[in-house]
Amino acid sequence: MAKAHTYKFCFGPWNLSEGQDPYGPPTRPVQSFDWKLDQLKRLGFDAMMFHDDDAVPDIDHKSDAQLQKEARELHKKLSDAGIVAEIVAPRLWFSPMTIDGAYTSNDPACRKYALERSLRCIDVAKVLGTDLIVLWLAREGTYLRESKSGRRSVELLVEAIDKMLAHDKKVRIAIEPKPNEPMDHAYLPTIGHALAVAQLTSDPQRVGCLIETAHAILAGLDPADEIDFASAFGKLWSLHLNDQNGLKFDQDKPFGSANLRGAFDQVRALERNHYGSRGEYVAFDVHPFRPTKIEHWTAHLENSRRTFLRLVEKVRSFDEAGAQKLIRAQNYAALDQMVLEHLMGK
Ligand code: GLO
Ligand code: MG
Repeated sequence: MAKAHTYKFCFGPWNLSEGQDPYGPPTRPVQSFDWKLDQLKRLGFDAMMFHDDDAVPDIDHKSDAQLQKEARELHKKLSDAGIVAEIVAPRLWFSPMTIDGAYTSNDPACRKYALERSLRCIDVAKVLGTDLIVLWLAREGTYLRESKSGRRSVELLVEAIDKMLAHDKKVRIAIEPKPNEPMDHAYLPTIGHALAVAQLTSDPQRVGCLIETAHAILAGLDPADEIDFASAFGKLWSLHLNDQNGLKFDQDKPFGSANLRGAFDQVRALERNHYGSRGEYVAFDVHPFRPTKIEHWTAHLENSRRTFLRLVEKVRSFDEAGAQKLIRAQNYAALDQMVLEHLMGK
């Protein structure tokens, strides 16, 4: 089993969300960014992840000079708090220019916007001191399958990534695949797709991936297998742990909430691949349940980390030699029960 190392933890300001969903308004009062940063520090997390406009609000209406100034101010605020910026992600799904997708939009002016926005996101990341850009390709799919060519869309995605790689020779891109929502089908639904597209770019070494538990489950895959797959390529650069009950809307439940055994298997895959030992962070892309009261606003994050660390203990105390014996005998019924007994505390 992996040499024991300590993990570093992360979340984004959007993970202290106010309770809005497509069917109703916020259920908790809007809080400032500073309040969210204070919570992150109080909980003892190490890093924060950002969308470009979490870092520089209203980024589309700011000059480059203003962008640099605000990013520098944020960098100072984070350094003073002892917090690192893990990643920056261009929020390519809010603007009126990305209604039909961003890099794959059928409108060339909108594709140009998406690219310029991505290059500015890289500029923000540079000031914040991170080389890692996350691409969650929210609307890169179709509302109507006949409206876009899948082949052309792959080419457009590669073109866009190439321009980002050329913009900053140090930047690395981590693609966060998701098979659906807000689209019915997305062009990069799984880690296999993300890593295949990485190979088509001008610098495959600088294109990797981010695995989110819920997204793998929505693709009908086991997140632990996705972790092993990406790690076999040395491409697992970031991680969004959470949980998901079935093939429904993206739920972003606390880690382990729906499937504790699945969570154990993910931690086991992370441990055997030494995830975190090369500086990677464990981020929780989780949201509070909508009825959550103000005084319990951070519980989903604390609970996710607690569950994660409890599962690290469970993985490290798992009787691997005993398991190997059962595997050699192909006694999977006994292996199955051994895992359950271990998780139940026996
Ligand atoms: C949505 C995604 C989203 C991304 C975030 C960072 O399903 O999980 O939360 O992780 O925007 O790019
Ligand atoms: Mg995510």
